[in-house]
Amino acid sequence: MIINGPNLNLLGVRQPEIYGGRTFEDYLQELRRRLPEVEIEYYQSNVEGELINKLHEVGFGYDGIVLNAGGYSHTSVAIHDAIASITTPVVEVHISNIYAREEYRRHSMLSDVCKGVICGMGLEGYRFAVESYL
Ligand code: CA2
Repeated sequence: MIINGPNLNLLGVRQPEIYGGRTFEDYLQELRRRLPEVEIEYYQSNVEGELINKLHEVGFGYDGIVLNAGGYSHTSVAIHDAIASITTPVVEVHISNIYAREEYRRHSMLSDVCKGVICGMGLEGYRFAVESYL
């Protein structure tokens, strides 16, 4: 299960110099083509509680969750607690290198309860995360 958080629905539309010029749906098509043996589901929400509901919904039965919680990664105790409370492992992904950006992006509230973290590898970071479950 790939879960994207706030503003990631704008990928390919705004700020291509930071996040690239491709929509996530376009990348997802390629990902599914490249990994035909993996059943990849996708969910995006701009709403913190909806992300938490989705983590609860899939967090006890799926093989893995790949989560880019967007800006909530830096602020959300509630998403941290949701990840800590489920049994499916979560890999945290960031498209950009959060450590090379503003100070407020250099800490994630989520990393300590995740299986691993991938950042700064562009959209390909999602593939690396999915492949980590194979
Ligand atoms: O690098 C990442 O993947 C981030 O999680 C993206 C978040 C940002 O708040 C994190 O610090 C790092 C923001 C996503 C915003 O995405 C946009 C995409 C296109 C246009 C505008 C925003």
